[in-house]
Amino acid sequence: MKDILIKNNIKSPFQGVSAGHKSWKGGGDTFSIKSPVDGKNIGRVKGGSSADFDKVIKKAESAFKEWRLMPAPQRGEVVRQFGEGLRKQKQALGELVSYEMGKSLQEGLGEVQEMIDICDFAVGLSRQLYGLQMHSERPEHRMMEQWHPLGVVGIISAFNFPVAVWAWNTALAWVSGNVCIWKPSEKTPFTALACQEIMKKVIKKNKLPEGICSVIIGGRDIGAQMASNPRVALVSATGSTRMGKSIAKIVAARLGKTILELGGNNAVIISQNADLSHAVPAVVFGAVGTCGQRCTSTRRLIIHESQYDSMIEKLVKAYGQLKIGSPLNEANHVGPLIDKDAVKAYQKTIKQAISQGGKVLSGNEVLSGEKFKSGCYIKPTIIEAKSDLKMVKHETFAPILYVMKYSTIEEAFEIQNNVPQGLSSSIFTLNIRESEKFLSVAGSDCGIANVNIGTSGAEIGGAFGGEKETGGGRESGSDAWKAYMRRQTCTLNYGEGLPLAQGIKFEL
Ligand code: UN1
Repeated sequence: MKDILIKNNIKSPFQGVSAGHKSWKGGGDTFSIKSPVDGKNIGRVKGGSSADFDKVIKKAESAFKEWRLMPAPQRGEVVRQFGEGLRKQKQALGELVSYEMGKSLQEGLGEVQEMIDICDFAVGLSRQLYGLQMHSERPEHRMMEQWHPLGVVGIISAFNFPVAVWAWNTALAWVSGNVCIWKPSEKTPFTALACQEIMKKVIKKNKLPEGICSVIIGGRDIGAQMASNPRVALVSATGSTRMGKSIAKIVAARLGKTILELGGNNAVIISQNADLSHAVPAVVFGAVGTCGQRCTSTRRLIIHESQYDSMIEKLVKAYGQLKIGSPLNEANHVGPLIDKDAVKAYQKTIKQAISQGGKVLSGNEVLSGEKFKSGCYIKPTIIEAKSDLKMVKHETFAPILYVMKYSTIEEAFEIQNNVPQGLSSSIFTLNIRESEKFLSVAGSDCGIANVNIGTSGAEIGGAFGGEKETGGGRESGSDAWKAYMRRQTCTLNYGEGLPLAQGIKFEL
């Protein structure tokens, strides 16, 4: 599998810190990376130390002084070139994502496509960073809002989307005039280094200052350093709710800004008016895609009592047909979990769910044998449960789907919303009243609400994120760019007098 790294221009020895086109071996921890696909060593990375982080910050700050002065459409041109680089490397990078993280090759390629898409979006956006103009209450005055970049943006990304979520943040942050420091998951550093290799060429070709784009491989300590450093204006973090709460606390203590994209516990409602021929494949993809390790994965299925038996029968049959094995083999539907700890979490959750009254309808098996020698392959699992079962409220990053019954649509909404997380949700119905109610204020309380499609697989054009313990952040499309900029309200007097607002009189 060395050729995957070579195809991605990553040469040994592996360097874990990079600012602009310069890379070096960090003074921090060493990370040995094994592929969950076949258990083989991919390589070792020397992560960054606290001193490396300081060096990176300095380079980022000095790059910002230059980068912020470049007109936004010219920054867009740089992002366009990065997107072109990604297009050329799509196959190789997609393979690396798949091999390092374990998602199917189709999904690995999809992830690279998501990066390309956000680059395209950002190029257009670079000419649309609009402010507003409002009427002043004073004569011969002009009042307007304009947007400036924040400065250094720190991005903490998770293993499950090792590159796409970083790209959502970075592409917007760049065109907005920020410089970015990326701490990828220490479980998937090579995909990050591969992206940096692509960006390095762009930086060099355009003679841009180092520090526009930096990567620092590291664990929690580097994340905490990023969070506590007042020179990092915005920390955008993706990961567990536990991680997000700890980052939020540190950043809030210095009144910094955050964008948080945390846990999900996403449900699909199958109404009595659902078309099951659509619902079944959508639910299966949502629940087992990326081996249940998307923040948007379908974790709960709330089925109308009239459809329950039929839906369960179809679902169990579909699960029986799933092909599990190497994600690089396109005939397989399900690849491995990220590592053996994830397998343990899968086993523990199922055990707990059973002890709380859940009934396993399919799955609950760790696979063994030559084909599964990494020890990370498991069977996607369906558990019949009551909605108040404790584990149902808990997000486990594994393909475990809880199924439950409802009788009225209001009850279905109640069950759907009665969890701490609020990322994605969906309803399958051909009834317009039901779908509109689901999208109304009395319906889903999530950041994403879909009708007749699954909970995962959002497009980049919409704002992405969720409520409650999902953290409230929005990334990617729509006006998410505003979170990467500071708003400035400007009032300008072009008249002869000096009238005060609110009609206040003050004469000397
Ligand atoms: C994530 O799991 O953190 O909507 C992001 C989706 C993908 C992104 C998921 N476009 O499933």
